[in-house]
Amino acid sequence: MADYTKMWSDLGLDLATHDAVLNIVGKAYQDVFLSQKNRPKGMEYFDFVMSEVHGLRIKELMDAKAEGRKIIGTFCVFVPEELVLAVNGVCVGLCAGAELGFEAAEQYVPRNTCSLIKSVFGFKLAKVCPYIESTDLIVGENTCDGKKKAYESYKDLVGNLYVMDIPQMKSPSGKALLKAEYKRFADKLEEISGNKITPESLKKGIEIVNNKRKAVKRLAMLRATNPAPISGLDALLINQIYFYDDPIRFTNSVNALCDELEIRIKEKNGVFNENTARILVSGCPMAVPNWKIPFITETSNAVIVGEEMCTGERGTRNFVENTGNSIDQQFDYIVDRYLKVDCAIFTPNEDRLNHIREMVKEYKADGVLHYGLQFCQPYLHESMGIEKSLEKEGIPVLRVETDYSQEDAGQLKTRIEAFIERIKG
Ligand code: BJ8
Repeated sequence: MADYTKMWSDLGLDLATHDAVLNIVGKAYQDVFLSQKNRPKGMEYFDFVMSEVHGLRIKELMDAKAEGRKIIGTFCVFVPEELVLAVNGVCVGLCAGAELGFEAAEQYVPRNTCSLIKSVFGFKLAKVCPYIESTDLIVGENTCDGKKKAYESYKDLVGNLYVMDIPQMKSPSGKALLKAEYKRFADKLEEISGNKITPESLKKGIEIVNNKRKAVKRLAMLRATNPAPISGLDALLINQIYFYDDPIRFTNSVNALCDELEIRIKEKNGVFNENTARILVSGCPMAVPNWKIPFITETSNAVIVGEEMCTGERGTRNFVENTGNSIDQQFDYIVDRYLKVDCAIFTPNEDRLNHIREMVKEYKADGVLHYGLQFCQPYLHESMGIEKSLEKEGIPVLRVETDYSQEDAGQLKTRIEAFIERIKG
């Protein structure tokens, strides 16, 4: 990696802590990803992206800013990237997946707050995230209570927070609320960028994001084959990189990887053997560098074949109908697509259970590992009904509740190994 010290210093990062974080993540990446056997060659691109995650990509964001483009940071898949692209902006995900600065974070949020939210505060307070510091606007959303209340104090910390309201029911009034909020967000984007959204610019934005989603769907479908052509760890990494890479370059790289995997599938060249237990992971999102559960699972004689998560199919499935010829119609199509996201904040939320069932079938999973972050009420609640329903249908389920620490890694490994033995038996 080139020397980016000046850039990081200009962004106000704490250089010593930032160096320490890069070293820890680099080492973890080596142990978790680079130690895997027989990885597809196409993963080299994603390894490169990760090696430059705080370097070249941030430099690109700085260059984009110098050209007058606005950087929009997000925490949720409900923020439509299509609108950001339509004003020639750049969208980057800001969720964080490491236990860092939690003590400082607990001065702002209660101790019984999920690790994801604490990490968002921790990264800001420890001054280690160049993405947060590059943003022109950070978009929060009223999804779970944890996030909704946390944004009230996060606002004072960052100074450029914009909060979007999100419905809790998929009713006609919920749909009207989402459309009104997307219009309000579009106004804000136009105001800060100085660019007007036109039917043409929005069409282009929709096309770019649809193509990105089609590429990850293509990758997901290839994982239905046995032996699995790619590990769940690598697939998760791609789903994580989805949130901050350049969208067109990302799409091309995923498609190139899929071309390679299609050849591997013909040759029956898998990353695990055919008898390996196939697991579907479902639940809370896993932000970089949260690789704990997939690492434990895939070093316990199992392969993850799908993710029913926002860093996975929940976040990326369904496309926006791109035949609208007025802004209003285009907004309707955007709202139709986003309202299909079956986040656990919705009530009722039967779509999510149905989607898990479909994914089990489609990706030929032997069992479901439900991943819930401690104190995440929406997903922990839903996990109980999901377990009951699926077990009744003969689909084994393991419910795991954890956080970002490594303290429970041994105990989790024991439980996951026992689950794998059960489904293989
Ligand atoms: S659409 S899943 S990205 S809200 S883990 S902060 S739910 S207490 S992240 Fe999410 Fe959007 Fe929904 Fe997806 Fe709250 Fe749970 Fe924490 Fe969570």
